This record gives sequence, C-alpha cells and structure tokens, in this order.
Amino acid sequence: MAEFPELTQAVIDGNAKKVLEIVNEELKKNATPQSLLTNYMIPGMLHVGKLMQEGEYFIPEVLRSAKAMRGALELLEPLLGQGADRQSEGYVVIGTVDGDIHDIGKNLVAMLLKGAGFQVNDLGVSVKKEVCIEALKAREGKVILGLSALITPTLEEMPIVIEALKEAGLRDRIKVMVGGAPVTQEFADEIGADGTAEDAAGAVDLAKRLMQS
Ligand code: B12
Repeated sequence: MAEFPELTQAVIDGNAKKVLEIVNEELKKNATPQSLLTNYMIPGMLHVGKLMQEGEYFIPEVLRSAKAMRGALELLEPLLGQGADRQSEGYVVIGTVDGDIHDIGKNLVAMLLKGAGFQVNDLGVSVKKEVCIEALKAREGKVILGLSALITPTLEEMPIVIEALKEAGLRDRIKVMVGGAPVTQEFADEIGADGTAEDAAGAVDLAKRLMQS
C-alpha cells in the first residue's frame, strides 16, 4: 500500500480526531492553512475518490473522510479569512447545483474567496435555479455566480441555470463561473459560462479577473 504523510493518511482513514490534532500541531509550527489543505488534505480526499472508484471504499468510509475534512475546514476557515477586513473584492453567490450534494470543493472555494476579501453568499447544496435567481436579484450591480457539480448527470443543471439567468434578465450583470472535478474549459465554453478553474486558488484568480472584465 502507498505511503502517505500522516495528515493525508488520517483523512483517508476518516480519523477526524487525528486530523484535528495534526492540523493544530502544524499550525503551532507555523504551517499555513493553504499548504495544509493543498499539500495534505485535498490529496487525501482525492485518494478516497480513487478507493471508491476501485470498490475498496463505500459511502460510509467516504462519509467518514468527508466528516474529517469538514471538521478541519471549520478550524481553518477563520484563519483563511484573516486580513480580509479590507474593502470588498466583490460579491459571490455560490452553490452546488440541484441534485448534487457534494460540497467539500465548493466549501473550499467559498473559504478561499472569503479569505481573498470577497463577500460570499453560500446557498449550500442541491440548489434549485429559482433559489439562485432569488439570491442574485437581492443584490444590485455586478455579482459572480459560482456553480459546483461533481457528478456528471448534474452538469446538465449548469446550462439550465444560465438559461434561467437570461430569462430573468440578469445575464448581463452576473458573471458565471463553473467548477467541480468533471467540469472542463471546453464544457464551460460550450454552455456559455464566463470561466472555470481547476481548484480553489484558481477560482479566486478567476473571480478577480471576472470582477475586472
Ligand atoms: C466525498 C465524496 C462523496 C461524499 C460527499 C460528501 C460531501 N459533503 O461533499 C458522499 C459520500 C456523500 C458522496 C455521495 C455520492 N457520490 Co461522491 N464522491 C466523493 C469523492 C470521493 C470526493 C469529492 C471531493 O470532496 N473531492 C475533493 C474536493 C476538494 O475536490 P472537488 O470537489 O473536485 O473541488 C475542487 C475543484 O473541483 C474546484 N471546484 C469545485 N467546485 C467549484 C466551483 C467553482 C465555481 C470553481 C471555479 C471551482 C470549483 O475547486 C475545488 C477545490 O480544489 C468523489 C471522488 C472524486 N475524485 O472527486 C466522489 C464522486 C464525485 N462521487 C460519485 C458518486 C457517483 C456519488 C453518488 C451518486 C454515489 C451513490 N451511488 O449514491 C453520491 C451522490 C449523491 C448526490 N445526489 O450528490 C462519483 C461521480 C461520478 C460521476 N462523474 O458522475 C465520484 C467521482 C466517485 C467515483 N469515482 O465514482 N460522495
């Protein structure tokens, strides 16, 4: 079996207590939340995906790992937000599309956006298009809508939301960014989104570009 760093292995094992312990220890040693996430925790979750695909892990094991991730994300979130009391970079409404309940990646994107100074309205998971429209209407001016999807069938929801934006007369002031493991640049172009990014740091760069465009 492959050898992983202790923190990565603790995520794979779904050992929430150990994940928290190591994260706390590493923070005391001045590790940054970004590096703990990018170098250790996300690779752990990706390996869990591989084990699921290979039929070694089933939903209960995956949920244990997801829970361990969530506990540590709650601890890291305020730290990522430090220094964000500057002028707002912009306003982002974000959610996982209707029919899809995966939220670890979406939460990471939301966290890093907040950390970078964006105001974020996180609508949660399995968000209906009407709920997106409602949240966007409540805010004037340029707004970014971030849509996340992890399962291929729910990708279809993304163009449906974009169509709903057009019908509501909102498309010209709403910039749409889409993401999630199955989303490609080609798909984003095809459905008329304004951009996509492979990871949370890329999502922040993209959001900054979209605010300037
Ligand atoms: C954890 C997990 C679960 C957990 C979710 C817990 C939670 N709270 O999220 C549970 C156990 C609930 C689950 C359920 C299911 N899952 Co699941 N799950 C996963 C797993 C293992 C990891 C996903 C994850 O968290 N990745 C880590 C994060 C950090 O990465 P990420 O989500 O890709 O996000 C990053 C980028 O994509 C990007 N990003 C994400 N969102 C956005 C948004 C924007 C705007 C931008 C710019 C960028 C961006 O930035 C993020 C940070 O770097 C994946 C495997 C995989 N390799 O993806 C399968 C996977 C996604 N699941 C899968 C399936 C099939 C299911 C189920 C249908 C299983 C079932 N039979 O019930 C259900 C879905 C139920 C539903 N209706 O949604 C399949 C999907 C296959 C497909 N392509 O269609 C996968 C790929 C596993 C597999 N190989 O078969 N799952």
